[in-house]
Amino acid sequence: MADILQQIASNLYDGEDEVVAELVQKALDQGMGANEVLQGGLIAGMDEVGRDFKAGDLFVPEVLIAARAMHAGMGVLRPLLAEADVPSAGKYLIGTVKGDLHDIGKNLVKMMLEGAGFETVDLGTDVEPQAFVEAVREHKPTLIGMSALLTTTMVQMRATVDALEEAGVRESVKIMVGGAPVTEAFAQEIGADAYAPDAASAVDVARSLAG
Ligand code: B1M
Repeated sequence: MADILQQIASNLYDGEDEVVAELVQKALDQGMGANEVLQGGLIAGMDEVGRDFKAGDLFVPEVLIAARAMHAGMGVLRPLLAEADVPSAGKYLIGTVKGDLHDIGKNLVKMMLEGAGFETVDLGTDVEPQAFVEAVREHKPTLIGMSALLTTTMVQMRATVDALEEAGVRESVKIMVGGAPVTEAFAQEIGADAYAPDAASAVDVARSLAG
């Protein structure tokens, strides 16, 4: 039985989306539970992708292809997970801040989080501070992630933290920031809870923040 989970994980790592979807279905047909397939196959595979990406052994295109395979597997599992009411690792609201249109890194972070079992809400790019506030009220996430790629838009992270505080919702969420010009020191300075340098670290940080 464990063998098929290993096959799912290694085919996911190799980006074999059709094979992953078939193997997920096969595992279910053999009587495995949706959560077992999710944790032992898809998430285990994405964890390995994350580790090798962090170590510099995998690059962005390979991670995107693996994430596509993960989505193919999730396509089979999703209806069953919803039925079984499997608890998610946490709800993660993510967006690229106001004035910034870069979304490749943000999308990568989102995919890795989904691979780790987080439910994500993607606000897209050029997200106004007030739009984060409204989305927090609507979706009640555990975590918020902000991405910025421009030195000129980093300031919008502070503006968003301030807007969340003014709206009285800051304490209801943990805030993570990232993107090429962002640093740990900057995260602390603006009152965010955490900084993650890359998509794989974002998963580790999200897991520890979500407790
Ligand atoms: Co832009 N751009 N760009 N660009 N662009 C940069 C960022 C730049 C460094 C290029 C350069 O000059 N060398 C420079 C910024 C300089 C600065 O501010 N210091 C720059 C500029 C100046 C601009 C424009 C102003 C150019 C112009 O029009 N004059 C303009 C701005 C538009 C705007 O946003 N308003 C602009 C436009 C664009 C394109 C639209 C053409 C395109 C974006 C397409 C898209 O995203 N859909 C683009 C691109 C592609 C780049 C570069 C080449 C690549 C960025 C990227 O996707 N990297 C970039 C130069 C470079 O980085 N080599 C550049 C790959 C991605 C996987 O990495 O996004 O860093 P990254 O994400 C990483 C980590 O940072 C981290 O995890 C990811 C994966 O490990 N991470 C997080 C990211 N978000 C995170 C959030 C987290 C945690 C981790 O928690 C929530």
